[in-house]
Amino acid sequence: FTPAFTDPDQASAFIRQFHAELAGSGNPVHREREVLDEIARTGTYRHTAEELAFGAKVAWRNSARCIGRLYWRSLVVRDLREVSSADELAEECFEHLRLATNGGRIRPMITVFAPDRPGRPAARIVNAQLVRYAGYPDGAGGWTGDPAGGQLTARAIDLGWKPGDGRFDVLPLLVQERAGERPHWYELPDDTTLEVPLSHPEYRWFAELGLRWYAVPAICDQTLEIGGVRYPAAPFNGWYMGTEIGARNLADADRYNVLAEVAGRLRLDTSNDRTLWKDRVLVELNRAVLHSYQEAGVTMTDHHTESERFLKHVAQEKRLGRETPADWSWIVPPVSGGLTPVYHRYYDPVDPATRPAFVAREPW
Ligand code: HEM
Ligand code: NRG
Repeated sequence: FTPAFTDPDQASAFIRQFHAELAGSGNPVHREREVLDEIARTGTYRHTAEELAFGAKVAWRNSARCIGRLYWRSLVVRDLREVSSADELAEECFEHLRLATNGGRIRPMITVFAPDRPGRPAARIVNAQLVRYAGYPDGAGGWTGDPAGGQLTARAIDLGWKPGDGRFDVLPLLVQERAGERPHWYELPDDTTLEVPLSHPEYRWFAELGLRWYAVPAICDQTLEIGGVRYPAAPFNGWYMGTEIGARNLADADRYNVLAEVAGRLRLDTSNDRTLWKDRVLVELNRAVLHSYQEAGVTMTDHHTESERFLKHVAQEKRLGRETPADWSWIVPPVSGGLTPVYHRYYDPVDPATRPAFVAREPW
């Protein structure tokens, strides 16, 4: 008797959901019996390629913080469950970036690497996203680069990575094969990281600020959990909504914090919050982000369009008899909230036990 590593009830529930939503995918009773038998013998089970793809798509559909869920069915699922070594995993993360970037026409994609197995936890990617910028503390409480990348930067340097001195140095990929082991680190090849220099549709001086951002947001610190099986290395991406960059990454006081510098160029009266100088800068910053990605031919959405699409998704799901759990505070964009339709309503409550799901990655 092997104590079940994978919860058989989770497995049963998933197999039943798969067959309920995809009628005609074989005999559900046989498959459930086969899965439970495999769990009893080995402690876990192996998803079919179809189950994996369905599970990943539904995990996206269940992501209560994501406004981009209208296209959940179109997720491209790369089944790389045979990959478990750090070298090969890094190589395939780079291939993920190339395929997802697609010359700028970004494809929503997930690469699923080996799952945790009884007595053999799978490799982990240490980074929060496949592409992110380094952050170097200046010793006086300030930063060069992205403070959010500060911890990973320190860790990479400790492992032997040679830091640059720029504001937008792409961090290496850190992969840990086993608990307690030193991560291996890998510099991202140039052809994996498309970036967009930021300019403004009217202000010529804006380009001189030297701001830029990368094309593809690829989260890699969440575990994909399907039917009781945990995939801790499963990087996924869609495309950016402009506000993520223009209203948060570049604007937050604990990120790039560029509002004061841009306000100076705009000659705004910054003596008083009530002049709304921050609000005015934020609008120009967001115009620059949307303009630059468009000029560069890199897929990006804006918060007005995406809010409408999200409500279309909610309505479509309702017609199909499904709820759309959503977290209002994450769905409403960080600028012009009340101008978007997502602001003016509430959503189905979020049940943290819902699966399949992307869940915060647990320590080893
Ligand atoms: C969160 C947009 C694709 C899963 C978010 C957020 C936005 C967003 C704006 C909030 C981020 C924040 O405030 O920091 C989009 C757009 C997509 C897209 C425009 C275009 C296709 C995807 C895909 C997946 C996904 C393909 C998974 C397969 C998630 C998850 C979160 C999230 C799990 C929560 C992240 C967290 O907890 O930090 N998305 N998304 N999204 N999205 Fe999407
Ligand atoms: N706000 C983060 C990225 C979070 C996820 N956003 C997406 N996801 N668009 C940032 O880097 O700004 N996605 O899969 O497309």
